[in-house]
Amino acid sequence: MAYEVIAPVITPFVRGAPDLEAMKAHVKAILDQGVDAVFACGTTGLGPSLSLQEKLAIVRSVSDVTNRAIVQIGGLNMDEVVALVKECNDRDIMGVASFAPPYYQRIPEWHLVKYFQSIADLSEHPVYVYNYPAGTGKDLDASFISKISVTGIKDTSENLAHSLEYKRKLPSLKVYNGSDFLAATSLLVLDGTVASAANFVPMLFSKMKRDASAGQTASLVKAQFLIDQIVELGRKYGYLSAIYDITSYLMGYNVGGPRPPVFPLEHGEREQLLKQLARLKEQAGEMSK
Ligand code: FW2
Repeated sequence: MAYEVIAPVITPFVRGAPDLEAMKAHVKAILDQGVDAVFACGTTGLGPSLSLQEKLAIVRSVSDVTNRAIVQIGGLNMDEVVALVKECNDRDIMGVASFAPPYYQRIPEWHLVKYFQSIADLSEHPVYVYNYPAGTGKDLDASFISKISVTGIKDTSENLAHSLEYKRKLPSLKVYNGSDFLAATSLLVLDGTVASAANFVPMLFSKMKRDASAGQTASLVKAQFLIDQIVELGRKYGYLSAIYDITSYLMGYNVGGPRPPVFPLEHGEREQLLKQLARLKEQAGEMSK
């Protein structure tokens, strides 16, 4: 099976704690609706604000419902990173991934090489690098990746040429782009997309995969533009917060809220957002057929 559409799955919080039952139900629902795999504890999953115990519990819960999961295990504390890799080794999952730590202090490049290589040496699963320069301040480009032994990269960049460079220079590397705005293009020219919108329009992604393999580019672009509108709408309210309301509304079940300092939307903001979303929901339903 080709894993083309990967959802960086949200972590539902209720009264300040991850709601593991809600998370399991959400993971199951999006996989049932055509998403190929989930990426847990990433940016959208608010991974950096989870404790080690919470991340371990998420690894266990998600792997209880699917083996189609990549877990983001990166962090600023190497003991915790090692504990997570070991937990993942005991679970049936697709792989582990890490962004470039530390995203606060500065370290020389060879320490980062050592960091990723220690994960690769310890992990019994394929290892993916999560490149997110806008978040971490470091760009792990093709020349960096050539120094470590990993299976793939999730490149969160709105510059497609940057993602393509990995493919050109390292042809056996699995390359995913992590920008929602490049989801359709990634299905056509890369190994796939890691798109947060797969949390709330999984059926549309399923249709996009069919369109990509049938060469139906006009319909693919139409779907992409709809996703763009929803993401742009969410960004007005703070996307990491708004995605909870967008997902609850479009999926028809409650996925809780974020964890401060990613604050939930205020009542009035939510009302405004949902009003504007109603029209887009109809279009998404039509286009997913
Ligand atoms: C994640 C993703 C998607 C992000 C992107 C950041 O882990 O949430 O990289 O939505 O704006 O892969």
